[in-house]
Amino acid sequence: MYFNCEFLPYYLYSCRIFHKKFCPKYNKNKPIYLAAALIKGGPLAPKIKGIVHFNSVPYGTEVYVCVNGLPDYKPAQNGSKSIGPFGFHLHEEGCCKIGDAANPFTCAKGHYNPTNQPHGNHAGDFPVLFSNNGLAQMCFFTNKFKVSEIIGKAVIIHENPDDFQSQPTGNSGKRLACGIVRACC
Ligand SMILES: [Cu+2]
Ligand SMILES: [Zn+2]
Repeated sequence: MYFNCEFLPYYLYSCRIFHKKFCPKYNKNKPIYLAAALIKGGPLAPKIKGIVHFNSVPYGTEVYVCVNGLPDYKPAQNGSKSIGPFGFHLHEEGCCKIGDAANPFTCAKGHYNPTNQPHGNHAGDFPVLFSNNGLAQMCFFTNKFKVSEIIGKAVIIHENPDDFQSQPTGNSGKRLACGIVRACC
């Protein structure tokens, strides 16, 4: 299926409608084939807006990302990490409460890691987001989870790139944006 940012709002819309119509209460025993997280920037990057779709495909899940309003890239300086490319993960707890405005979204806890792997191989470890004047589009495949397993988890965008090595978080810095994965059914 052809899929790009222009169409994402419509997919989100249809997801919401179906969600309301057929899925007033998410039932864990029912398989879910499509889910979406609406991403909103927190106090450190309030312009961020986007959606992430999770689509069930043979042997795994396709993840479609469209995010706008990302901060401008800033190279690393004096020991501080670069702003962007942006660390991107699925986090364990479906919580997007801001909490401490200087260090927001900590309630989403750590990376989704059902198989007790080191960071770099967490099910919730995603490729970084590259900003193009604020816009990032990406699609990737993972066989580390099924759509129905991640309902209620949180997608988080970080300020700094993930090094896929530092434990347990990849040293990707503060949390810029958050969205909770909802079932479309
Ligand atoms: Cu993260
Ligand atoms: Zn991780």
